[in-house]
Amino acid sequence: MVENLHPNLAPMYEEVLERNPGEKEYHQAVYEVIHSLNPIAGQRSEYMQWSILRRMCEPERQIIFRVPWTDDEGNVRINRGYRVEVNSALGPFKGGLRFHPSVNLSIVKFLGFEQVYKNALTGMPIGGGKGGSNFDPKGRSDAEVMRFCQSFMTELYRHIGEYTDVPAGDIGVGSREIGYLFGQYKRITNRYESGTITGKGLTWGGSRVRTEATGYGTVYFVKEMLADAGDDLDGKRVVVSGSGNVAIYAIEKAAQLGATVVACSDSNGFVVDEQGLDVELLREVKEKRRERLTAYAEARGGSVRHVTDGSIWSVPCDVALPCATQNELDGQAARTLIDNGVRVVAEGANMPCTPEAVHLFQESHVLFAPGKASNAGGVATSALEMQQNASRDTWSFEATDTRLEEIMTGIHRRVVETAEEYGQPGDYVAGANLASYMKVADAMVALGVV
Ligand code: NDP
Ligand code: 2IT
Repeated sequence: MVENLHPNLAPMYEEVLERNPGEKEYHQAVYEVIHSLNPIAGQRSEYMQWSILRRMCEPERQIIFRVPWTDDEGNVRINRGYRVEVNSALGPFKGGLRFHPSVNLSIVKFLGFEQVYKNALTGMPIGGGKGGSNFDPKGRSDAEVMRFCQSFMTELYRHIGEYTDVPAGDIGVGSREIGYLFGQYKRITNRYESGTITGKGLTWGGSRVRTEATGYGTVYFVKEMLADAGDDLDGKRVVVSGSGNVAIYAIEKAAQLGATVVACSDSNGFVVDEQGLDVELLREVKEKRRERLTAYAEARGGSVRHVTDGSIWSVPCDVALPCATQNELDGQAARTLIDNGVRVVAEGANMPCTPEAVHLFQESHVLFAPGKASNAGGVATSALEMQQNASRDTWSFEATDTRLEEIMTGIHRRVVETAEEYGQPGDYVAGANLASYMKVADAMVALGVV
């Protein structure tokens, strides 16, 4: 690994390994960015100042706290809460909260690190951070989720604010959780500070299109990738992993643009629906009833296959959109997709493809978009929500959706142009990392050693 880095960069990565032992997801995310800096490592000295790189790899602030709450049987439960504020050179820390049993410091740090560069690509004035807890909302009653969220916010509130740090949702945190979190923030502070948290409901400060934004944005990005290749989504076979917020709206938008989305998944398995997934039914099952994909398969009947012992990536497709979680698509899955003729892979989730899978896609000339570019529509629309909150305004669905599409088109153009400028045409990973790194580094140089 280290041997693939420019001699100016290798010691930095070695220092990251030493300072953050055992944090494999964090190492993976940092390595990917540092590796992309190879083309400028020997030339652009203002970006390569040792102090810039070191500060970028050391979060500004890392908060870990106890979250005690009482379940419906009266038992006291203890979870661990995190907020890692990685970089505020471009604006207040901004990024989601994840509630999932797998959450640990390494995962929160990798997500926060990715968020800094993703947010820079959006062109909006937002820094990067991430938080969450190893709390599992699955199977918990609304009352339990509320008590957990209230306890979580009772510590978090002192660290966040419109000008400080603005959380939002991620895995396991949707509008229900954002509501309970915002309610407790409002109660503790006695202030209706809408701009402190995004992903709010439409009647209490939320933005239209925020729910749809990550999935829609990912598909807008794919549309641009295909357009550059003289193609479009019409008639394409698409496979989307996951069946949560990002997946559902990626499926919806791909179908609107003429594709047939034939499969999606949850952590128990996947469904194959050759007629094209029924998004309305999916939303009913997942968003309203909070049930599993087995319920979708049962309701849809005959033509749908529910598979529990295999990989969704074995389903042949033209376009693959991993929208579940990190490292869900490995080298073996990538080989299967390539053998089955996949043409485009765009990450709706954060870091869903392993480094080996990314390498295989690029080697095989599959168009590959990294999450920090292709899934940036969610956080970009969060920034639009902050704009609306600051001006006490609400925009129409059409106006907000148009802004989202323009932002995604702009990110695509910047990424492609940067990759070309630095001699890596077609390499979306290099383009995204170089463009965003230089933007953040510029601001850090201007702001001095802070
Ligand atoms: P949701 O909680 O709405 O949905 C997550 C989906 O992924 C579910 O189908 C879930 O299945 C599946 N999943 C989660 N963890 C695992 C796992 N360890 N193994 C297998 N399947 C898993 O989350 P989102 O849709 O919001 O987030 C999905 C991804 O997109 C994440 O990587 C997130 O960081 C990223 N993202 C989200 C944004 C947003 O605005 N929400 C913005 C940008 C990126 P199950 O129900 O069985 O757990
Ligand atoms: O990974 C992400 O970009 C998100 N979970 C959304 C963050 C946000 O602040 O809207």
